[in-house]
Amino acid sequence: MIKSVCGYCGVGCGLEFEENKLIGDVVYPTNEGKLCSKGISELISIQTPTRLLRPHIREDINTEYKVTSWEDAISTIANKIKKTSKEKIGFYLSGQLLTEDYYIANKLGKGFIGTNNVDTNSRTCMSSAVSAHKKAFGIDYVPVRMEDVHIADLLILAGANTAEAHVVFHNRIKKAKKAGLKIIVIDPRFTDTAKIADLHLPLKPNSDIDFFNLVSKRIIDEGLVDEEFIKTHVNNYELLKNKFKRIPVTKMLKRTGLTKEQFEEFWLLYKSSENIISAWTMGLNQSSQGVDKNLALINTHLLSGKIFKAGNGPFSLTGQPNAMGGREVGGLSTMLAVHLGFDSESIKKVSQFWNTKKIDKNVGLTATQMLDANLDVLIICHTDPVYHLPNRNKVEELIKKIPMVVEMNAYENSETSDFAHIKLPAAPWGEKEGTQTNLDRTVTKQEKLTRSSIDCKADWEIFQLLAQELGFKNEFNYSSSQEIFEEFQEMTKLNPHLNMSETSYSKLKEEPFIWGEKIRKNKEFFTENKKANLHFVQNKLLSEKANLIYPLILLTGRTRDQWHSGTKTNLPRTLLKFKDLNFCEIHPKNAKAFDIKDGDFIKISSRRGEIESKALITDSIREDTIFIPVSHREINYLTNDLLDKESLQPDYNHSAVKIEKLS
Ligand SMILES: Nc1nc2c(c(=O)[nH]1)N[C@H]1C(S)=C(S)[C@@H](COP(=O)(O)OP(=O)(O)OC[C@H]3O[C@@H](n4cnc5c(=O)[nH]c(N)nc54)[C@H](O)[C@@H]3O)O[C@H]1N2
Ligand SMILES: Nc1nc2c(c(=O)[nH]1)N[C@H]1C(S)=C(S)[C@@H](COP(=O)(O)OP(=O)(O)OC[C@H]3O[C@@H](n4cnc5c(=O)[nH]c(N)nc54)[C@H](O)[C@@H]3O)O[C@H]1N2
Ligand code: SF4
Ligand SMILES: [Mo]
Repeated sequence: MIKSVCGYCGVGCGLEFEENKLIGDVVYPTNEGKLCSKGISELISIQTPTRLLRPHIREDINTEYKVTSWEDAISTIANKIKKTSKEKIGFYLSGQLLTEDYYIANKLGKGFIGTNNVDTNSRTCMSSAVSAHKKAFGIDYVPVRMEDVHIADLLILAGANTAEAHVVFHNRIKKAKKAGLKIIVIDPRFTDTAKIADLHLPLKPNSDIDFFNLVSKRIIDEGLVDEEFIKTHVNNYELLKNKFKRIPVTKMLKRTGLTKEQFEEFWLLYKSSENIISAWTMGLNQSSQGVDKNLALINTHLLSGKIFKAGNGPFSLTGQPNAMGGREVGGLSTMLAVHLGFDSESIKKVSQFWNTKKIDKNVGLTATQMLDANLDVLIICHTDPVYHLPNRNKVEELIKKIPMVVEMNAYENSETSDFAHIKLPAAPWGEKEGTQTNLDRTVTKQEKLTRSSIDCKADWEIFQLLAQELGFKNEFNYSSSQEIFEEFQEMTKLNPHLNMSETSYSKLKEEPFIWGEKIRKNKEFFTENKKANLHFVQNKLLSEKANLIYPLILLTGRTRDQWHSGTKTNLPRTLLKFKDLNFCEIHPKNAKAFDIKDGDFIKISSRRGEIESKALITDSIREDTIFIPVSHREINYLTNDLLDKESLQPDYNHSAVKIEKLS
C-alpha cells in the first residue's frame, strides 16, 4: 500500500493506493477517508489515449506537428532563448505544479535567465487574495484551518461554491452543521452549497464591497468592535470609523439587491455568533476590485478581533492543489522567492543562495500581461491559457504573434496546443513524486504510483534539461525531487516565518507538515509596526455593465465532477458527467422574454464573441444573470478582459451578454 494525496483541488485529500485501486486515507487529517469523484478517478485519467507521449515540433502553427527527440526539442528551445533578450522571454506556470517543479522553473527564469517574467495561472485565481493579505497582514498568510469549522458558530461562504469546488471540505462543513454550525451563503446563485445554508443572500454580482462595508459599519455602530485587539494589533481604526460615518447606507444596500429584511436576518445571525469564519473564493477574487472585495471582508474580522482565535478568521480557499506552494516558492512575477520581493536586501539574499548575479530588480510581466508584451519565447507549463484567459478572440490573435510557444503538458488536447510550436510530454500525477501545499498551509507528499510512460518526464526534469542546455549544468544538477525539496527547505530559512526545516522529505511520506502555526498562536502581523491594516474601500462599479443590447451578466464557475478544461475528467471511460459539460442557466422570466424553453439550443453573445449552449431554465439564478460552467471550453470567447488594478486578476464573472434561441 502506498499513501499519497489527490492532485486536484486545494483540499488535498490523503489517499491510499493498493492493487490498482485508490481509496481515501482514513487517518489523514483533512479528509478522514473521504474522496470525491475526481480523486477516486485519478488513476483512470493517467491511462487515457489522449495522453501526450512524445515531444512534438512544427515550423509554424499552420503545419502538422511531427514527433521529435528530446535532444532536438530542447536544443531548439535553448538556441532560441540564447538569441533572445531576457525581457522577451516568459514562463507561464501553474498552481497545479508540484513545489519542486515550480522551484526549478523559478530558479531558472528569475535566477539564471534573468527574467522576472515568471508567472502562473494563479494570477487568474488567487492573486487578489495574495495582494489583500499583504496589504492587511503584511504577509501572504491564511490564518484559518479547515478543522476550525468544527469550532466556529457561523460560517459565511461568500462567492464560494464548496459543494462543487471543495467537495470533501464541504462534507466536513455538513458534519459541523449537524453539530450546530450555522451557514450563510452569499452568492448571486442558489448554488448546491446554498442548499445547506441557514440563510442564502442572492446579492447582485460585484456588490460584495457594499455588503461587507455595511457589516463593518454595523460592527462599529453597535459596539461590537474589539477595542483591546484594535489597540494592540490594528492600524487605521479611527480613520475607518470616520469614513464609515459618511457612507450612503441606503444606496449601498440597494446596490446589493438585498432587502432590508434580508440584511437584518443576516445581522441577527451574525451578531449572535461568537466564533465566525468568512470563507471566499472566486466570487470575490475574480473582479475588477478583487483586492478591495477581499479587504472589505478582512476588515470585518479585524474590527471584531475575530482572527487568530480557533474557529475564527478570514479564510481564502485556494482552488488548485498547489496554488499555495507556488506562492511559497515565489512563482508569481511580483515576488522573487520564498515570500521575498525585489528589494535590494531580498535580491542580495537570494543571489547569494543561488550563487548568481543575474536577478533583475524589476517585477516581471503577469500571466495576464504576457501575451500582450511582444514576447519572442513563451514557455507554458501545466496550464492552458488559450482556454482560461479572458477575451479569447484577442488571446488567439496575440499568441499567434509569438515566434516560439512551447507547451509542456501531460495531455495532447489542450486548447493551447493549436497555437504551440513545440509540445513536451510531462509525466502527470501518479507517474511522478513531489510536494504540494493545500489551502490551509498543509505540506503533503505525492508519491509515484506507476512508472512514467516511456518518453514522459517530470516537469522539473524538463526545466532542468533546458537549464543544462543553456549552460547551467552545475546549478541544475539534481538527481531527484528530494534534492530539490531539500534545497527549497534550506531557502525557506531566508524568510523565518516560512521556515520549513522542521519537516523532512521522508517524514512527509508519513505525516503532513503545517507551516505558520506560530504566526497564528503569537498573533503576529508583518507590517512595519507589526499591526494589521484596516483599509477603507468603496465599490467603484468598475465592471462591465449590462445595457439594452447586452442585458444580462454572465457568471461562470465549476461543476463538481469536471476539472476546468477537462483534459483529465472529461473522459469516455469515467462516469464523471453528472452535470452536462455545456449548459446555460436562465431564469424563467428571461426564458419567457426570449422565448427559450428548457433544453433549447441557444446562442450567447457579448461584445467580444459568441458561443452556443443548451438552456437550463431554473429559478436558482438571479433574473439579471445567467450561468455557464467552465467545463464549456469556449466560455472565454465571451468574457471581458478588465483586470483588478493591483492584483491584475481578471473580472471573469461579470460580462454583459445577450441570449437568443438558435433556430
Ligand atoms: N470540481 C471542481 N472543483 C474545483 C475546480 C474545478 O475545476 N472543478 N477548480 C478549482 C479552482 S482552480 C478554483 S479557483 C476553485 C474555485 O472555487 P469557487 O470559487 O468556489 O468555484 P466557482 O464555481 O468559480 O464559484 C464562484 C461562485 O461565485 C459566485 N459569484 C460570481 N460573482 C459573484 C459576486 O460578485 N459576488 C459573490 N459573492 N459571488 C459571486 C458564482 O455564482 C459562483 O457560485 O475551485 C477549485 N475546485
Ligand atoms: N471564465 C472563466 N475563466 C476562468 C476561470 C473562471 O472561473 N471563469 N477560472 C480561472 C482559474 S481560477 C483557473 S485556476 C484557471 C484554470 O485554467 P487552466 O489551468 O488552463 O485549466 P486546466 O484545464 O486545469 O489546465 C491544466 C493543464 O495541465 C495539464 N496537465 C495535467 N497534468 C499535468 C502535468 O503533470 N504536467 C503538465 N505539464 N501538464 C499537466 C492538463 O492537461 C491541462 O491542459 O482558469 C481561469 N479561467
Ligand atoms: S475534494 Fe479535492 S483533493 Fe479531495 S478528492 Fe476531491 S478533488 Fe481531490
Ligand atoms: Mo483557480
